[in-house]
Amino acid sequence: MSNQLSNLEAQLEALRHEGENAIAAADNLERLEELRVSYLGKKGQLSVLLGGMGKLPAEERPKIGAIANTVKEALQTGIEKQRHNLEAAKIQAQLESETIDVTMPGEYRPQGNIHPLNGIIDRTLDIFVGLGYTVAAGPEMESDYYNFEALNTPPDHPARDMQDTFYLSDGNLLRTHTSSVQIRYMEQEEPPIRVVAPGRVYRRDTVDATHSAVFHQIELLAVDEGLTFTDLKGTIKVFLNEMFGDLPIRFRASYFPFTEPSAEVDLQWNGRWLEVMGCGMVDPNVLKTVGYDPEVYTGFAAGFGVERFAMVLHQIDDIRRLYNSDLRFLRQFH
Ligand code: 2U9
Repeated sequence: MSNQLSNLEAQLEALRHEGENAIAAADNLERLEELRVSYLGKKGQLSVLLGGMGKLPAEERPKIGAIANTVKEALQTGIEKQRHNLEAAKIQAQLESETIDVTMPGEYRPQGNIHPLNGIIDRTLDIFVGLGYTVAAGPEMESDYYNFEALNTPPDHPARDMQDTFYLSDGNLLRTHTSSVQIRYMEQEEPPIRVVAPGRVYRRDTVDATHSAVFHQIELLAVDEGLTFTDLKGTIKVFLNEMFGDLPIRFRASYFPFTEPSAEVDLQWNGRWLEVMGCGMVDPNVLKTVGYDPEVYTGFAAGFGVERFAMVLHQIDDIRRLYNSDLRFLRQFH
């Protein structure tokens, strides 16, 4: 064996040894690729060494060729093995960094709920929309005409008293009921009409457990040919049944300037009769005022105070609890 051969063999062995160590120590795929190019690339260390093969006698070349092949295969195998390890480690690290701990406690998000007054309004509108009614709204600052005159409320009626109504310095007033909305609606529309008007109203009352200067009303109005008191009773019965369940109700004769005849509706609950709404057949004068012929059309109307409804439904003892935003109170209404 020539000196050249043993020298080359030793160099190949050294290259293999050094390469295997470097490959095993590569800690990322980029470094591994650098090593591949450095050892096995076209101009890499193995090629450079084999360039020296030309100086060997021809009979020794196959031997060195065979050794070079085992070195090349050993390095290739080492690189593949390390690439596999590094890729597995990379995936493992990614999985660990993206892991969601489903046992971690969630972020606390306070959950609001519907205010009891809005709850009553929403449910009422749902019921009447289901019966074919249209929801209407109007201004809270009104003229004397829409709030009183068009509603057959004579100038000497107590409701017009300075003691009962908030008058504004410009001669307007804060509406005392939502009936003004229906007058405006009738001015715009021809019968048949079915309209429900929810909204804030104002009364110059002494504020106590059952009275507030601002409260909410819902009024309904239907005008058509041939409507009777029976239609009114049926409508109210359906509504109260939906709202409170199947409790006994009764109609008691009453008086409102804008309806004739008029009645108050009581609901029996726990053996007691509770007044829950007012109603009546629309006074012919009201129909005449908006240009409807009372010889052709009749109408029925009803109204109730939303706060009073809420107090009956939820057994609330003081109307002021509905306004002072006490969460301990409000959280009870889910
Ligand atoms: C038009 C004609 C008639 C609406 C009506 C009542 C009876 C009634 C009160 C209940 C308690 C108001 O909130 S409360 O103080 N309302 O009793 N409301 S009939 O009648 C109308 C409405 C519009 C054009």
